Amino acid sequence: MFIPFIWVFFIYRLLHYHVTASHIVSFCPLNYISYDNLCYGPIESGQAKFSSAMFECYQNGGGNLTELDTLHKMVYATQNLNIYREYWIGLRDVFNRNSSEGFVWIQNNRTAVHFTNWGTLEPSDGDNDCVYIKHGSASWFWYTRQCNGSAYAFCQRGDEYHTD
Ligand SMILES: [Ca+2]
Repeated sequence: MFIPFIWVFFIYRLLHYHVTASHIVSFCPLNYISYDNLCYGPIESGQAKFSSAMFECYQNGGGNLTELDTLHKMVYATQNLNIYREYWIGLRDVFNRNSSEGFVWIQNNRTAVHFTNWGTLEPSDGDNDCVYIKHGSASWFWYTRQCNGSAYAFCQRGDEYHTD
């Protein structure tokens, strides 16, 4: 029986698509916001110091603390946060330059900060090396405190999960 090549190819594509679609799905966990192929959401079960919050994100789907590197991402990804709480984000004065230039996105190759939304008198110098966000005046402003202080974790994680 002769089967034209085009039909072989077509059937192959159908099967390939079916296999691919059944193994990987794209979604975010409950209460997480989907944005630009990542999922954004808080861990509301308790406050922790910065390093522990990082680990909580890692335990929760292999994520890390959120990088709010654009205004649109900050506005969109924070929709489900509790406006009465404070959340660590993935920004830290890694190089301890005691100026705004020392703060970098720690998980993204320690890239420099371009978009910022610092609160009044921030970033402060000295030992306040870790950044949390706090809601006020219809926006989430950035503040610093010592890394062993407490806040909730605001995490980002991938949106692809294997179903089998
Ligand atoms: Ca510092």
